Amino acid sequence: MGQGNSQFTEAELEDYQHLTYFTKKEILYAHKRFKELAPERVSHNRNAKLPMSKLLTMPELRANPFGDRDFLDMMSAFSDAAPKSVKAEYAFRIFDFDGDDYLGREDLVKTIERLIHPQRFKEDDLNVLINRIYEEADLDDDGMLAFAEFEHVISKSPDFSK
Ligand SMILES: [Ca+2]
Ligand SMILES: [Ca+2]
Repeated sequence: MGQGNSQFTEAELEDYQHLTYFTKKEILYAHKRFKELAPERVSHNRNAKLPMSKLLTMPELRANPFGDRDFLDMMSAFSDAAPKSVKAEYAFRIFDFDGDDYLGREDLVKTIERLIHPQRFKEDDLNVLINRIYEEADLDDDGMLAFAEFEHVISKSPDFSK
């Protein structure tokens, strides 16, 4: 019994939004694309697993938003089944593009630019968003997020509290 557009509750959407910085619209769009690949499976179970070969037919994945960052692994780490520590570690590793074990400004810029189409996001907005992330998460004020800081900030998300 889908009520129109969504197999997600508002609260779930909020969580995903918080976790990924996708907008609700983008989350619903991603799920819609997912569903189009295998409507017979996904419409009954929104956590349906699809074979890799099928997923790779998605133009979005062929364009490969995270390049070598193993986008599919990341998505599965965000699934409900993954324990909280795994989710946090995966996300941290993926967002740490230069591999120095901190999320610096460059890492966040790259992360956000890959999650959001840059042409829909003005540079000023990007800076504001990054400043807000640091304000909330950079507890020791060194301009970088260590794993502990990152884990702390995402643990506030209800999706991580299990
Ligand atoms: Ca880094
Ligand atoms: Ca810090």
